[in-house]
Amino acid sequence: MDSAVSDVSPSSDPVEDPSEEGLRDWQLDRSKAPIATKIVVAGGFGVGKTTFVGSVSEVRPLRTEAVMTSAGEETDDLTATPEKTTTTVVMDFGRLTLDDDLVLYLFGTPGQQRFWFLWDDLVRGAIGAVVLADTRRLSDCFPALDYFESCRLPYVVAVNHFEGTETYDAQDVREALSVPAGVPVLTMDARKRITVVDTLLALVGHALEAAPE
Ligand SMILES: Nc1nc2c(ncn2[C@@H]2O[C@H](COP(=O)(O)OP(=O)(O)O)[C@@H](O)[C@H]2O)c(=O)[nH]1
Ligand SMILES: [Mg+2]
Repeated sequence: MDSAVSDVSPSSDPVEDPSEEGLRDWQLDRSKAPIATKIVVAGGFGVGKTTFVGSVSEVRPLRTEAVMTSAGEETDDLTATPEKTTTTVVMDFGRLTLDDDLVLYLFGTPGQQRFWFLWDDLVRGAIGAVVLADTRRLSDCFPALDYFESCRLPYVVAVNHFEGTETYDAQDVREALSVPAGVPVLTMDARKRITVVDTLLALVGHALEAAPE
């Protein structure tokens, strides 16, 4: 786990110190080789993390799905996604090149609480995170929000809109989740590449703003 993460991460900075150096270089000198950055995609079970990574990845997303068994019945809430028969056990991984010189490596977190011990490794060296939210189960993203707030990793909240569900204003979601004013809250669709790219651009922009001069 640790070695797989450090292979692609721009640095092995501790969790408390997300690496902004690569981003600043990218801003200052675009003639250099592509800057590789690491982005974490988080959110509750079934919110669309695997879909999100799969929608934009240039490489066949590496997925570690397992067929769900009755052992997970009590912990995995399937009421909103009854058709779901597999679950991501370790993580999703994908790559997206933006503008030829910025390469984003996307790491999806495992949604189930019992895998949270993996998060410290997952966020090491990341420039930021996308917290996916489903308005039917908003509270599912509190743990991710708390986690990124506590380690001061820049993040954006992306409301993954499932058709047939009520549409809420980003402002309402911001209030419901008590997301601080400076943190972008966007509505998107994890199945639509363009909206996923927009979400990632918003995160990169936000991470740049958050980076100390
Ligand atoms: N209608 C709709 N379904 C979605 C959307 N995003 C994901 N799904 C479906 O919701 C289910 C859960 O998505 P998945 O990406 O596996 O969630 P994960 O557990 O967060 O990785 C899958 O059956 C997806 O096809 C969306 O934006 N709209
Ligand atoms: Mg998944």
